[in-house]
Amino acid sequence: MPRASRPVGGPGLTQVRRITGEIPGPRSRELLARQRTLVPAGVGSTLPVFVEAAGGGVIVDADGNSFIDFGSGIAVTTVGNSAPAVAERAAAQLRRFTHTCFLVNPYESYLDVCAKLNEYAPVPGEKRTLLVNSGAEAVENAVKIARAATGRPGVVVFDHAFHGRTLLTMSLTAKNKPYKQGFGPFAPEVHRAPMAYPYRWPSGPADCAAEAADALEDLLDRQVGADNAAAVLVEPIQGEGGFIVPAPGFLPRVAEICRARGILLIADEVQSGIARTGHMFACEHEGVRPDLITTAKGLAGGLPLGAVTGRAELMDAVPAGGLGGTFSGNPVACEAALGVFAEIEAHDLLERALAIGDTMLGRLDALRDAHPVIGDVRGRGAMAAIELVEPFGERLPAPDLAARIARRCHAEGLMVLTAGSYGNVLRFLPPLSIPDDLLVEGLSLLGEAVAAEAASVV
Ligand code: PLZ
Repeated sequence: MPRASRPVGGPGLTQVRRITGEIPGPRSRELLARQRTLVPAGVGSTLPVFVEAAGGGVIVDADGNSFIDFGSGIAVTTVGNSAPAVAERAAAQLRRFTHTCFLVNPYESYLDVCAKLNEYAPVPGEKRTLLVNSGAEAVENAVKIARAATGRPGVVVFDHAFHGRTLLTMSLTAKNKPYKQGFGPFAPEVHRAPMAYPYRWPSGPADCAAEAADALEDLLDRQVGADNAAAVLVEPIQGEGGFIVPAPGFLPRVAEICRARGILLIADEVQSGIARTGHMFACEHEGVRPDLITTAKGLAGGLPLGAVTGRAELMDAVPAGGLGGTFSGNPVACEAALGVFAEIEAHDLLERALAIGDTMLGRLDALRDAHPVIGDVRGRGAMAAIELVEPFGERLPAPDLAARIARRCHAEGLMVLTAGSYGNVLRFLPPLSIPDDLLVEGLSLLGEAVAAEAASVV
């Protein structure tokens, strides 16, 4: 039974951390038992506390616990949960009409979202935007468009990449367990190049960008054949793979390599895009101008919406009827997206993301200096991470330690997420609406959790 009165979310929610007992609490444990009888085992939860309200910088659960939110539902509620402009616009749209199918009868809000993305996307020249329902669908469509526009089949992706869970996007994703195991055969014409991962590059970080770019060139010219490759698809900051910021200079080199061969560059900004890193798009940090950009997560504040934004002549290469979907560009999600852009513009959230990044990276650097189990600190803006390793030398990944630190944070009321090909990364994605005192409190809790768990390793 739901509780009689439920808290209202959004920024009005009391901004405190509060833990009432064991986590998950009794009501969440009851609901989890119910989940196990209703939902397949393949659907897991990082922290199975059942949510009643969220907003500002907190998530409140069914037992009255209030967690500091360092996850934003995986980089989705960037402007804050139930942010006023998002909630109001979506609610008003719900009362006007919920659906017509844009392929049947169009509506103007779809165009307004496309206009915003075309305005902000660092894609050169005239632009077009296609709306879809999810990140995976955005990536699938970007590949379809790239193939149609070039007449070539091949797609090059990178080590540590995550692009989705559908057949094509799972094939584009690097990590086997849990994403691919048992789900083959996979889609063909997918080729994988090494990522310029400075912390783990064999010869060290100094030559990482140049050597990784050489490896991409070699893969294209010697194995794939450049004129068989439609696109190189890259996350400007790798998300699920561990918040890997490519070595400086790598992304511009990738863009050059593509341009010289008539291969399209697709930036998958599903996790890094929409103000998360202090720019609207993470590729702007290095002045990279992709041919196509995919977005989703932060785009509509939690309502399902994804997009492909690209050069007009590529986007228009697919004839009418070749792109679409029943729910794609749903009008409620479009209004929510317009609310997201309104929040970003009204509250200067790009600056806010940079300020949050300064606070986080400053604190995390200090933590690394104190604790040799933190091998690397990285990120941009409000997208930061630490990579946990065995102490003393070899940079061996420490996934159990990462999991223990995450559990300790959860028990103390700090929502953090893990990531990484080796499962040894803790990532921090606070909503940009988080108050400063909660941000600092969360970082202090993290520091205490690292200290407590590191003490049990050394
Ligand atoms: N591209 C870069 O990060 C989704 C996945 C959560 P969807 N990342 C979170 C999980 O375990 O399924 C993601 C991404 C990048 C594509 C996607 C896929 O986006 O909206 O989940 O389909």
